[in-house]
Amino acid sequence: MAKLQTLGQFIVEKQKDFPYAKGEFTRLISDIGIAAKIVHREVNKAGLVNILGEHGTQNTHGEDQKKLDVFANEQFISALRSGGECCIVVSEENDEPIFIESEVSKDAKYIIAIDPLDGSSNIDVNVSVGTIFSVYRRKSVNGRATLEDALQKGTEQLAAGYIVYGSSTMLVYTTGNGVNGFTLDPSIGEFCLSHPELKIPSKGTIYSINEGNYVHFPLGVKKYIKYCQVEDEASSRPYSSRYIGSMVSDLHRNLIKGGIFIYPTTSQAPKGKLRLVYECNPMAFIIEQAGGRASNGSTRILKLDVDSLHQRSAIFIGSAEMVLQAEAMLNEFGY
Ligand code: AHM
Ligand code: MG
Repeated sequence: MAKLQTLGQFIVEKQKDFPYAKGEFTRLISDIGIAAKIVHREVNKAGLVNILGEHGTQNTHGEDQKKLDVFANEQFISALRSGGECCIVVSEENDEPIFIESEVSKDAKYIIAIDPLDGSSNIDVNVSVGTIFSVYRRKSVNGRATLEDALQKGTEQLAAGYIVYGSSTMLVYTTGNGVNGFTLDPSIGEFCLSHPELKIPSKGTIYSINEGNYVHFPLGVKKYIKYCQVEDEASSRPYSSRYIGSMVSDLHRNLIKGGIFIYPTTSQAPKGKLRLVYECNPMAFIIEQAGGRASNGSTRILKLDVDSLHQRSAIFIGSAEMVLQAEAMLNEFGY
């Protein structure tokens, strides 16, 4: 029987590859793993306890917050606060960055951007949701960390990952040396290495987009959707349409099976819907590390300037050849 490797063992093992690492980064990832287990526990019993439904407040984008969004946000912030490695947390659920200033975190050098519970409209109906996170190193040297520390380009990410709370719970992350996936074994309460060195197929047969918005899409996107639907034996078209409405789950499936995920600009949302800092950038880093591609239609997601914490971006992400094909059509027909 193959030897079981837990997330904790794996990151300690990897730390040996970075002789200058002092262990803070290892602790940071393990803090995230602990908060993920607590959120997993709550997500799994969501139907049983009175934790479903609206929390009665709205987040920064005017969307109703669900109770579990609030719970997940609190869990991750509290784990990062008490860990002492993190000086700023940027969360989808908080308008302003959270500056962590305490005795334990006075030398903290990491910034975490997080979407604590992505796809939360799916909670009430028992469909997979996820957490997305991204790790940066602070640039400022002295004193309190600054807003600029939190506005770094995606290329500056040290690590990124997601947790998918699905039929099983998985944590997938990269530190820029490939992508590894861990499945939570609830019987021992540990994430165990289950998907080492994940690679996304260079092409696939799945396209994921909310086609209900078709009428609002730019011409290039409409043309690409029609391209996916045309019969062509050589390229295995028509492709299958698969859209869960939970980016983490949709992308996790496409990472394993091959496919493209698209959230374009629309006439209703001219900048797109998804957020660059804690949704697009971390997913782009992971997918690129797995051999895929991610752009806003023309520019690599990771190269986009970050002007504000909650800015939005269009995204075309997944199997490299499929994203290239979409970009070619956007270029030809406009987007
Ligand atoms: P959320 O962070 O408020 O949950 O929104 C992000 C989610 C993504 O997971 C998903 O891809 C998208 O919103 C679905 O949006 P739509 O319902 O417009 O298709
Ligand atoms: Mg989200």
